[in-house]
Amino acid sequence: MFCFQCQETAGNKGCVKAGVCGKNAQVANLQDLLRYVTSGLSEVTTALRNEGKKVDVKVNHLVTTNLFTTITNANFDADAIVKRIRNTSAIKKELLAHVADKSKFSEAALWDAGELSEMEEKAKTIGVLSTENEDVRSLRELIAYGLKGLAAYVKHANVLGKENEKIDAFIQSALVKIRDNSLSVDELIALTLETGNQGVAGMALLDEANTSTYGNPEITKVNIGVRKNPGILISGHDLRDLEMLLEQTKGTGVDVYTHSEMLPAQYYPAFKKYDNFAGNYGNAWWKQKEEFESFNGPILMTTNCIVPVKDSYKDRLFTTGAAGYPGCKHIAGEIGEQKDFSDIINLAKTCQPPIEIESGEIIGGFAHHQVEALAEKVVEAVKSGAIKKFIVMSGCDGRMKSREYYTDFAKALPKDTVILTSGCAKYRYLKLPLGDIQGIPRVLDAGQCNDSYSWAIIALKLKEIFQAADINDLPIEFNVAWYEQKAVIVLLALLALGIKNIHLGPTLPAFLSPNVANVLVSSFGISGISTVEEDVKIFCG
Ligand code: FSO
Ligand code: SF4
Repeated sequence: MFCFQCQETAGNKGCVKAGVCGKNAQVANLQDLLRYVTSGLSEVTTALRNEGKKVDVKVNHLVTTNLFTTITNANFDADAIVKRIRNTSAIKKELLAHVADKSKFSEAALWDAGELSEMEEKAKTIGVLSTENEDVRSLRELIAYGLKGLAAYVKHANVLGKENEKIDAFIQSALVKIRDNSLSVDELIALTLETGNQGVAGMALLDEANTSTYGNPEITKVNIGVRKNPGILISGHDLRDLEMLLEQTKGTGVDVYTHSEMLPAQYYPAFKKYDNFAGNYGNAWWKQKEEFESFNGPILMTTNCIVPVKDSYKDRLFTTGAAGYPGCKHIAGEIGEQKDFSDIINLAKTCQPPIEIESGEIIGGFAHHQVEALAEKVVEAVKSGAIKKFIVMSGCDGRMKSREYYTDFAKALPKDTVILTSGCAKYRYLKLPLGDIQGIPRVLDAGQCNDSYSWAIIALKLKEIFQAADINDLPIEFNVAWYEQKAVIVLLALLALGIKNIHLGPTLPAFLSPNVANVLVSSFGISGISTVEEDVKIFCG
């Protein structure tokens, strides 16, 4: 195996024996093969489109769900991945028969899944290191990880009935291009930027899907303590799963709590009508070993962010969608299908209520619609000098000690700064007593990592209000933390929107070769982080 797609990769170089995330070599190789066969399928669908033929949305969904399955911490289940490879290979074969001109297909488009041992042999030949040139490899992987993140966001929109054939066609054609040896480095750089543009479109699609289905997020106080009933903890990012769970637990005496990136669901008006929607339990994904233990009830992982599951709660952990873990029950249901959570609910009824680990409330719900409603107040505070700077501290949290930087940085910021956050990075500072500026909290949480889109929208709005020539002239700075591939698409989207001088940490991606890193530095002013003192000086003067 060789994997360097996330921020915690071994030695900031690459995981070679087993993943720091807990993924074993077999699963890592099978995930590479799933990407390969998905790219083969994409070659066929791209050829069909070029011949003016229509591609079924179900095939688009297969591509996005396959890519989602390979995101860090989403799926550790070799059997489930093998099933996906076989299914994808079979569908590819079927579609191939509809292509008129079959003369230009690559090996990936023609490869068929056979016995497991053959698959495992094949997987060893098509991984990341099969691209020899380090700069080409770096760009190919940067694009691939952006596509994985984009696929995740598109899938979340799809479950809410929103489709965008253009984005799907792009994902599929780009998956093919990053295997094409005739593409120059310049063409790959152009494709990277286009991936960012499609990232903006993907986040806009998801924003529209979320807000048209569940309403606009609004300022909300969220209980972080517990009630006395047994509970179900729902984690990951899938709001449709949450909706189905809330419907099915109504009147059962079982409460539902959000965990990690599911917290922002609390901000949507549509979920507030459920009396058993009890609050948020715990923190960012990496603390789950202790928190799932003390929760006592079943846990539903709707997407990535699974930490290797402890035996003590293995029989209480369920997966669904692209998520999977060997030995944990998977709840079936494709995009658009109704899921049956009765096993989880029945188990919950036999469990003790959660043990309280915190008490009180946190505040959030500052997505673009809510912030626009507060625009007058915010603009006034900027004009009067009460707010000097906005610091976007969006992205991911992680288990490395170096991430304490972000808590310390938040604490060290001058009191006339406001932190704009989204993603699970928020847990580093959302619970700190940072106060407010004229009633505006000093930490504004927009929502999940995809809601970083809100900060881009708000920045564009402020540009208009302040009649700034350039978005980079506004008093907004970006100090962003990354962990997995959704953060890669968020970053590429911000670059596509023209945002410069983003600080990215806690380390720069291992998949950036020195030359590719230089391009990002010289064209976009990207840099890493330094010490808290240094960086506060850089950002706030
Ligand atoms: Fe965090 Fe995990 Fe949302 Fe990521 S929960 S790390 S960027 O999956 O997706 O913010
Ligand atoms: Fe290593 Fe991250 Fe890949 Fe897991 S996802 S194998 S930790 S690089």
